[in-house]
Amino acid sequence: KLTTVEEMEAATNRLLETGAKVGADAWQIRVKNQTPHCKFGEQGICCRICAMGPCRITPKAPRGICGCDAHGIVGRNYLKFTAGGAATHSDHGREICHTLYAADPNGAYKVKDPEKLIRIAKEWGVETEGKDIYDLAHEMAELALMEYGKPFGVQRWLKRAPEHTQKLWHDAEIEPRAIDREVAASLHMTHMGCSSKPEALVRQSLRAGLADGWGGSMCGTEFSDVLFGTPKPIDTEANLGVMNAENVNIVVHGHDPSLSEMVCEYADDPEMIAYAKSMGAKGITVSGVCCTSNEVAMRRGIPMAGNFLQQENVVLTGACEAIVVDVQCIFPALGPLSKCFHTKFITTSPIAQMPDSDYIRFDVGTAAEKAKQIVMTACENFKNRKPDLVYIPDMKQKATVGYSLEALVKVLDGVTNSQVDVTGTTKPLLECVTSGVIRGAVAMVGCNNPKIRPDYAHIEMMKKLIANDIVVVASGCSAQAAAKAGLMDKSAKDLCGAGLKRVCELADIPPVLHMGSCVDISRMMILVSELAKDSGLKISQLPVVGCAPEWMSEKAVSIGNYVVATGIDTFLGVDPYVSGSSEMGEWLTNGVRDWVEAAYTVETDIDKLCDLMIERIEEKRTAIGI
Ligand code: BF8
Ligand code: SF4
Repeated sequence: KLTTVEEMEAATNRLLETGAKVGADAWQIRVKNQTPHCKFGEQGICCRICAMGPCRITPKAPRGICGCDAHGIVGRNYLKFTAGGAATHSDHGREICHTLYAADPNGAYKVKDPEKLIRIAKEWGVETEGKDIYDLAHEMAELALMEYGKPFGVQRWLKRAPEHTQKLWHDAEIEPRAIDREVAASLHMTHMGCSSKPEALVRQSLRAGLADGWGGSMCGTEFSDVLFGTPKPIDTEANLGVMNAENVNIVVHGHDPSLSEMVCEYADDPEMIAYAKSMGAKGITVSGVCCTSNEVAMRRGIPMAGNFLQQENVVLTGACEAIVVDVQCIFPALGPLSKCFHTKFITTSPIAQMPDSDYIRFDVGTAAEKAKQIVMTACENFKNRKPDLVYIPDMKQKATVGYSLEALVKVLDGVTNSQVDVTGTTKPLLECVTSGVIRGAVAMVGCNNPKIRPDYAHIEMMKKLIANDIVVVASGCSAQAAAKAGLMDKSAKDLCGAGLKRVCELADIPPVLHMGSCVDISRMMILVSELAKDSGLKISQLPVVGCAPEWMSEKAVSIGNYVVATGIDTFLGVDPYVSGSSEMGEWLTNGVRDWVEAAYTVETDIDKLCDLMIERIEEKRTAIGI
C-alpha cells in the first residue's frame, strides 16, 4: 500500500504542533508571509545588475534606464540563473576531484572502484598499464581538474555523446569549453552593457548547462563512483519513520558524499556505538535528507528521512541529535529551529556557513578525525533530548535503490528474449521499448517547491506514467518522493500496466528506478547516449522525456538546459521567471529546437503536464514507426 500525500501532510501537521509549542518558525508559515510574490520578480522583468536601477518593466516604462527591454532583462536573468546552477554542481564535482587527488591506500579516502577508474582513464587516452592505481587516481584527478580551467578545447566527456549530438553542439556553437569559462562567460555576458539579445543569452544558457551536465556533474558522478563505489541495487527505507527514538539520530544533509561517507563510516564503528550506549542510547541511526541522502542510500543502504521540504521536519521530531550539512539546499532556518530543540546544527563547509550553527570545518586532510568528532558530538547530545517533545511519525516505506547505469544494464540483461548476444548493452531495454511492452521512459527529477503541493506532482505523475507502461528513472528529491510513497518498492509493479509489470517481474526491479542525486542526472545523459548508439536513432527520436514538476533551484535550471541541449524534451511544472518576455518564451519552448532537436514545455497544471508527456512519447513512437 502506498503512503499518500495526505498521510504525509497529516504527519507534518502533527510535527508543526510540536513546533508551535516551542515557538518554532516553519516554511509553511513563511510562505504565507511571502505571498503574493512580487510580480516583477515572477515575470523576470526586474533588473538590478547596475546601480542606475533597479529597473522594472511596465507598460509605461518598457525599457530600463540603459534602454534594455523586457526580453533582454528576462534573458539575462535566465542566464544568470543557469550560471548559478552550473557553478554549484560543477564546484561540487571539483571537490570530488580534489578528494580523488588526495586518495591514499592508508588514508580516509580510498579507490573503491579501480575498474571504473581504469575504464575512464582508457577513455581519456591515459596509459594505465603497470601503473599503481593511486598514481593513476591522482593523475586522473589532475586531468579532471584541468577541465575546469583549460585554455583550449572542449570538455573531454562530450565524446561520450553520439556523433550526431556532438555535431549539433558544434554547429550551434554550444560545445562547452572549460567549465569555469562557461560560468565566467555567462556572468560576462550578463554584465551591464553586454548581451541583451535573447538568442545569444539562450545559446549561452545551453552552453553553461552543458558545462554542468557534460562537465562538472559528470566529474562529480564518475569520480564519486571511483571513490565510494559504483551503486548497485540495495534495499533501504524512506520517510521520517526511519529515525529511531531509542538511538542517537544523526541526519546527513547536503550533497557532497565526501562528508556523509565519513560520517556513516564512523557511526558504524563499534567504538562509537559503544560511546552512544554509554550516553544512554541503544545505538546510532544515520539517515539522510536531500541529495546526500541519495548518495549514501545508493551505496550503503542508509535510510532516507526525507526530501527538501521535509528538512525542518527532521528537527521537529525532537529526536535529532545532530543534523550535519555540507553544501546546497540547506535551509538557513535550521539554525534558529535547532535552537528550539536540543539538536546540533553542524555546518562543515566554508561554502555553506550559517548563523546559529556549530561549524566543524571538514576537509579532506582531517576527514577522519572530524567525522569522529561529529559522531561523538551527536552521541553526547543524546542526554539533552526533551522526551516530551519527541514524536517520530510512524511512517516509512521499503525501497530498492542504486540503479547506476552499470547496474541497470546488468539487471536488464535478464529481460531479453533475443537470440543475439546483447548482454552488457542497452539492447534489452530497447527491445522492450520497440516491442511496445514499455512505451517509453520519463526522467523525473528535481526538488519540492511550495508553489506545488509538495511531493504530490512527483507521486501522482509517476503513478500515471507507470500505469501507462512508461518506466520512470528518478533522481534528487523526486526520487525521494517516490521512495517515501512506496513507488521504489518492487511491489509497486502492481500499479503498472501489464507490459511494464512483466518487465519489473523479469528483471526484479521496481517501476521507478533510483538513479541517484542531481549530479547523477549525468548518468541519465549517458543512458540516452547509449540507447541512441545501440539503436542507431538520434537521442531526440527516442520516446524519452525529462520532467521537473516541482523544481526550485538554480541547479534545476542548469539541468533543464543540458537535458534539452542533449535532445530531450523537458517538461517543467514551475515557470523559470520568463513569462515577462514573449521572445524568451518562444526561444525556450520552440526556437532551441532548431539547434538541439528538443525544447521546453512549461505547464503549471500537473495533470495536463503529465498528459502532454505521454502524448509526446506516443508522438515519438509514431514518428519512428514503432
Ligand atoms: O540537487 S532536487 S532540492 S537536494 S536542487 Fe536540492 Fe532540488 Fe533536492 Fe539535490 Ni537537486
Ligand atoms: Fe536598469 Fe539597464 Fe542597469 Fe538593468 S542594466 S538596472 S535595466 S539601467
